[in-house]
Amino acid sequence: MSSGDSLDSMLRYLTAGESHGQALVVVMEGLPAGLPITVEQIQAEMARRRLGYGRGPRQRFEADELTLIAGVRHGRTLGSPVAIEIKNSEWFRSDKWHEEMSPAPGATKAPLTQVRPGHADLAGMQKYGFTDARDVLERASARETAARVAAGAVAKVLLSTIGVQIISHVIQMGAARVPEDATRPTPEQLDRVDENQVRCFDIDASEAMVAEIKAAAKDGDSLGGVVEVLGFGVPVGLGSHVHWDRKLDALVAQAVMSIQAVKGVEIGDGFEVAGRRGSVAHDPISWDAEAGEYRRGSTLAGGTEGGISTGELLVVRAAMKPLATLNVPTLETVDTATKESTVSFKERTDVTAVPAMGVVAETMVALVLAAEAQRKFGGDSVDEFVRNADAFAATLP
Ligand code: EPS
Repeated sequence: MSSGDSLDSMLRYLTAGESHGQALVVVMEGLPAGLPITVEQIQAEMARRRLGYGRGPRQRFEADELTLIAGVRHGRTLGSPVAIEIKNSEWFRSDKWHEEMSPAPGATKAPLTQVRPGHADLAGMQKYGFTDARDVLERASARETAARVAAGAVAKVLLSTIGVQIISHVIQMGAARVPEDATRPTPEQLDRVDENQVRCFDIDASEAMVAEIKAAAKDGDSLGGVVEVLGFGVPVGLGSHVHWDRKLDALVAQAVMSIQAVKGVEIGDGFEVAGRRGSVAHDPISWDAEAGEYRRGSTLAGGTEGGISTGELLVVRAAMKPLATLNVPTLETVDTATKESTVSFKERTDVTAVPAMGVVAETMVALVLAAEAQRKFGGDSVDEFVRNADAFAATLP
């Protein structure tokens, strides 16, 4: 699920499904037995992904109706692969996509050839030998993240058994951003973040963000932004300094960068720290005698040192580019059928998906932490996993 060699990974998952096909499917392998899982729990997490001012019409009818197909019995995992199906509401509400997305032999009446700059359209068509951009975009679409979030919901339950909680909030939307010294939300305050129209914890900044979205929507334009993911209670010792593909920060970066439209990932104060002098660029270490643990005085390194979690707050930021599907100001491109200059085709779309991306980024961080926690603590049952984690914590030097 996270490390370079998937056979070596303790916890893996695979999604399947196209944006306007019948359903998405996700299979998770390597979960311990005895993990309490319900449809409602996963559904609630998926509903969070549909939040956010600036989403398009599809989110108003997309219900993310899911079925636990395998691996869970009487509300608990069996240790066998967990399979989850998420129906695409659009497939079932009309027959609009049935012919266009049919698996039966045939051809589309309307191939998409005015490829959108910034999308997977052109590179995907060249790589796979397609003449219709839909053969690429249906899978490249961020609809796929619904399946990831279902898997992430399960990963979060596993992490909660050892006291790890992961949240996110939007810190920038277009040019509007929260102040440098803004307070970070805690897990107890996540409801307040989710209740905000743009999933921003700073009310003034959130108003400026909504104004940005309204202005972009009026112009038929789109907006990107930045989210911050926070991991609370992450144990010391996940990841490793010994190999490039076992470093926790590197695994997190790869996973978060894989989210559609994400173009930058930062751990802690990554880019800002690069401009400081060494004397003020590192989190000071102290000994908390009362708690019997080491502490870092700041979060500049974002909770990892040498690719290993330090036990401090994990801080990960993800920058999302503005969506490449636009309505009014169209983008210059070429029609792949004629090679003539044209403008990119129009599709129903969102003005921004940054608030939703925060929930997906939580998911990706959760999936990496769950896999690394499984690697570190092992266990075929949840009880064994928790016992091993507790024993490690109790004997930490
Ligand atoms: C998406 C385009 C929009 C989004 C979709 C992702 O869908 P449509 O083209 O059907 O209007 O709503 O996101 C989801 C359906 C979802 O659940 O997030 C795209 O091109 O990436």
